[in-house]
Amino acid sequence: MPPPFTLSVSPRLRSTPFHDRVLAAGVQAFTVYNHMLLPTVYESLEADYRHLTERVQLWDVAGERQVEIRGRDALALVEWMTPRDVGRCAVGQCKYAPLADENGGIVNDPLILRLAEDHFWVSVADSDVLLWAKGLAAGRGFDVTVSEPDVSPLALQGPLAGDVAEAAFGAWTRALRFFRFRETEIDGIPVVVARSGWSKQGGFEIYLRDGSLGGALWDRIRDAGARYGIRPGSPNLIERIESRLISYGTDVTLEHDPFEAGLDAFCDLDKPAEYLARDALAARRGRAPARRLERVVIGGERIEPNMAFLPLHAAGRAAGYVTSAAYSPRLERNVALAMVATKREPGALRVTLPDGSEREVAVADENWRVSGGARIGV
Ligand code: THG
Repeated sequence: MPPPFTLSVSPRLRSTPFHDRVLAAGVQAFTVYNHMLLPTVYESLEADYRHLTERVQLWDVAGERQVEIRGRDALALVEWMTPRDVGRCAVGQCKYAPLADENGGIVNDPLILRLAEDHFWVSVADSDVLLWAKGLAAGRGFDVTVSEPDVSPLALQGPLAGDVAEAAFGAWTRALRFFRFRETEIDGIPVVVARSGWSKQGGFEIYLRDGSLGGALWDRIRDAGARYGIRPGSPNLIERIESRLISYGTDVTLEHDPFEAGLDAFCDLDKPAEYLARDALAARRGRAPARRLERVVIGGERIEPNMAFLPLHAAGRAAGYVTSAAYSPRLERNVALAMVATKREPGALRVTLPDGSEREVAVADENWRVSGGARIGV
């Protein structure tokens, strides 16, 4: 069910360099991301999912804004913001890196791109990292400039993305490794081409460096992709739940630390550089967190994507909440991410749906298999 209202748009809600093309392509829904319109649906969530997993799509993800950090202390500031070892990020490489505050709370979960020794783009999810970075820089007296440059990413995602990238940008894109990028020009349009993207279908991200050329870049990639069946698309709720890609603000917030988010693999807690969250994270290290973001399967008939958290309980006691849920046509069951209490009452987990009804819930493994939950999802 769509919400019973529309969104009022004003200049405060920023459009993107690709906005005209997105409208012409028949976008049906947007969300708001970094104060910017981000498409979420074209044909339908399921039709978009099928096409993304079988063909190739072009996404306007300009809402993934860049926080640019340059100057003598650029590396020191980026290191200060994250428990990830950014010193080991080569020029031309990206790293997925949770940002964490003095309590170990997650501020954002960006990709960090190193454009030069002393030049970074922090490609942020939906929270105001620009202001936080400026505050940290001023407070610690770092010699840096922190700004939001005129940079807007497009994503090219899907199993045929390699064919389209080759047609649009050249054969060199085939040799580009995962999480590496190259600065280039296409028809005079300055871009950064990276092998990355917010799906597990494979693909590229193309960071446009001149917002006045958005239409031209879109058309160029769309035309190169025509014979591969390219369509406009967007980050897809079903695919990203299946792939356990975290949506900051929904699945994880400032209230959660990297252990609860399951982002320990992207932390180098003993890295040589100083970082703000070091003491807070050291204190919690090695202890089981009180709650953890899990894949869960919700039993019964297909459910609609949730507009609010759905409470979980075990033996009548609160046991966490579902953050993101959708019906997976591939797995033929309701898949979800949930912040689940680790020390909950024994016995079945249940969720309360918006209509007040209850369903059984089972924690799933990385392949969405549930143990002892034969009735779940059937
Ligand atoms: N691309 C760019 N900027 C972004 C996103 C993106 N900013 C917002 C948001 N997405 C940031 N969050 C993520 C989350 C996961 C990944 C990328 C960005 C991701 N994760 C892979 C995984 O979890 O398997 C790979 C991580 C790795 O191996 O290092 O790709 O998508 N520009």
